[in-house]
Amino acid sequence: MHITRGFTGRPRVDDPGLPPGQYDAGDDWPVLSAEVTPDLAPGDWTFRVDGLVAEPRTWDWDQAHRMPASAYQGAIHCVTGWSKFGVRFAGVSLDAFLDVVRPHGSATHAVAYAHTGYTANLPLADLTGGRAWIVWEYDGRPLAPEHGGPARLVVPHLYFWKSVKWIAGLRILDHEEPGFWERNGYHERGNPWDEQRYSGD
Ligand SMILES: Nc1nc2c(c(=O)[nH]1)N[C@H]1C(S)=C(S)[C@@H](COP(=O)(O)O)O[C@H]1N2
Ligand SMILES: [Mo]
Repeated sequence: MHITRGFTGRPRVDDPGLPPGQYDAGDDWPVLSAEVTPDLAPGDWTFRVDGLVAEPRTWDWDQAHRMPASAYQGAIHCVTGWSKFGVRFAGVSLDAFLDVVRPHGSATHAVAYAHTGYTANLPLADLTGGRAWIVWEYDGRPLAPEHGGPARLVVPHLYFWKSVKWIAGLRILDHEEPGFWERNGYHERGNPWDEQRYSGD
């Protein structure tokens, strides 16, 4: 079946539209990085989950790829104003990693950190329930280095600064620990539908 482009480019499956104050970036995918893109080969990539968990664990590239595959198709929303629809990421659901390490009952938050040192604070509830992924594919191809390849976190229902590129791990906590942008005046949760851009919003 052939359909013209503008018509097919927006799978609306779980896309309720533009959050308040956002615009549709269309085919553009801006790069937003606080740091220089690291030279990180898949063979050097690891992903660790520790902190308040029963069994802290580190996965390398091959071990992570043996986890059950999971994909996200939908929208992403950057706090600077752009949203992008119909993105396709593939990797592994964070639920699969968390099932292995088993967070303690007292766990409430996580700090996600990159191999570069960038951090983001996330409520644990936003990382479970099939709403967060470690991904290494975009549109069926390896994730580009400037977009976080070899692997990044994707938490599409929150502003995209939470989706840590070059993801290295999660530290599971029983309290909130502000990350890079949260320390610089951005909101602790960052729900685009409530326009939680800055702390106090
Ligand atoms: N390591 C790291 N992850 C990061 C960032 C960053 O600067 N460093 N920027 C965040 C912000 S503000 C956004 S909008 C998205 C941008 O992802 P992109 O460059 O693939 O569009 O990554 C998020 N994750
Ligand atoms: Mo952003």
